Amino acid sequence: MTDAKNSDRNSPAGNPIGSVVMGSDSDLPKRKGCLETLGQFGVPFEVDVISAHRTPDRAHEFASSAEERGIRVVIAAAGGAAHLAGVLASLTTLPVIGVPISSSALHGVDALYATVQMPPGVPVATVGVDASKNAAILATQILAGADPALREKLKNYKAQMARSVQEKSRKLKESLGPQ
Ligand code: RP5
Repeated sequence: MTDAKNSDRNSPAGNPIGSVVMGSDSDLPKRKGCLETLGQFGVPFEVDVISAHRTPDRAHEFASSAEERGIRVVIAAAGGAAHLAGVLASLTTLPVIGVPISSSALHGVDALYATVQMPPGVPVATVGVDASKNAAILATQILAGADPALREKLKNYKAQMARSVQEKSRKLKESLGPQ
């Protein structure tokens, strides 16, 4: 699995089209679901640590060059006064998905508001607090617009999810016995 510390060009094989960035390596435990899910869908991605506040020049350089490097979607996660996704979105026309991380004393409410409440004209597609898996699925759905094979994988994924809920329903009814 991908290690944010080995940041450039991660997995799966191929030139990265997704970019997973986070404000600190301390966010990594809450990003595992994102990395695993992108891997399951076979989306080539890179991982990086970039801070809007601690490395603002790097944030500018990253966002300004992402499109020409072949990146098609950015997933940006940060906690606290989480400006990373918004700053990146201000510098690129690539879709940016924001993941508020619950790393501060305010348990992610601060990061949620900072990420979601963008000014008109600069959207960040914000998922729930620590919702890294949903961010990866949304990124895959964005990429699937131009990739029929990815669309097929997403359809299979949804069908599997539905089967799993049906199975839970069956087991629940079985355990409760005749009503
Ligand atoms: C945010 O501050 C990071 O995204 C992280 O959630 C939080 C704490 O960072 P560290 O002090 O652990 O590096 O910018």
